[in-house]
Amino acid sequence: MPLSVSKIDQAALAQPEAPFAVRYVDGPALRRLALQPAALLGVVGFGAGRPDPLPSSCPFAATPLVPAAGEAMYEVWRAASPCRPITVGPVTGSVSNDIAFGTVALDEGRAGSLEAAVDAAYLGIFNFLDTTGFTAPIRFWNYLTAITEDDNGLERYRRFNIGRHQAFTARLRQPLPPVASGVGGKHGTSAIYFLAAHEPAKAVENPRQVSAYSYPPVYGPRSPSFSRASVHALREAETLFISGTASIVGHETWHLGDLDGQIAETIRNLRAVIAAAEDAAAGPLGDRWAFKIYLHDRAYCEAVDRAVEAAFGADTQRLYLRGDMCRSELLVEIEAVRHFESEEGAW
Ligand code: 3EB
Repeated sequence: MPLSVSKIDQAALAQPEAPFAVRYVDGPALRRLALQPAALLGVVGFGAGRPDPLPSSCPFAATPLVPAAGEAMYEVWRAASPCRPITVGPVTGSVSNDIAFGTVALDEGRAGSLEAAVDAAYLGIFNFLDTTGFTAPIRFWNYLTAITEDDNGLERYRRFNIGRHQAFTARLRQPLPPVASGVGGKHGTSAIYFLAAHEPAKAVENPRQVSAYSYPPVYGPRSPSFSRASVHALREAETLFISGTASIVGHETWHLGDLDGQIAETIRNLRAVIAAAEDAAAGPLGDRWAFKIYLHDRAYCEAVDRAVEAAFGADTQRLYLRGDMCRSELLVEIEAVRHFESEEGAW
């Protein structure tokens, strides 16, 4: 009989060393993590500016989003090898052996328009990638103020897509765009942050959805440049990144004004893209899930959490943020990271 090891058996046998990991933490937990600054790749703040205990060497991204409930929260990216800070033009970042983190604030006043500011920010990011040698962007977060507001006859999210498309056309050196989120907030200024690696991730699409980069022009003059998901392999550890996922089937929003319908459809979309990613992966994917969940109204928190926990288990990280989706009729949007985490105690 030929020896065959199923993906599940492999997962049970091998716990690859995780090259990086993410945690969503509150202020006191961040204070503890700040005691090990060499492991900190980058920190993102929701409802808070740069926290005092964070060493100045650690990049910090201030965002216009706030937690759906409670005090400030932080998204902490940690690396298994020592991190060192590096600033390239407008981009503040850090690099470990395997992964880079960076952030840039949008300067709309200086650029003259949102699309010019987005183009400039992404050109700065590509310069950072070239300088550091981390030439493959693998994950972008785009947090914009007033995302659905009209700006001289064109919605700001559509202007954002024009600027991103322009920069990607000029500088992105891979056939498919990375995984991304594009969400609005009301506090402070717009910002982009990202992860990059030495090798690109394998892009994965959702068979239930039209690829965002192929959306018809009804959603704006330039389509959104992002892949639905990707699998990023680093030695034997494969990480799954899932873009902001919502109640969109084909390219249309389903379940208008129906929260329960949108939650169920979003989870169907997550399951479909996860299945596609599992097919695309070379081996087992990590078993640690981190979900970041954007809510149009903080009152949705309980219903969404019940559904996410029922679908993906209680042993998952879930960070709830108040966010404006780029289609105002979307009530909820969920992104995810699924990775290995071998050194639980280190947190
Ligand atoms: C969608 O599927 C929902 O513009 O980078 C999700 C994830 C969405 C990323 C982006 C937009 C973006 O079209 C919106």
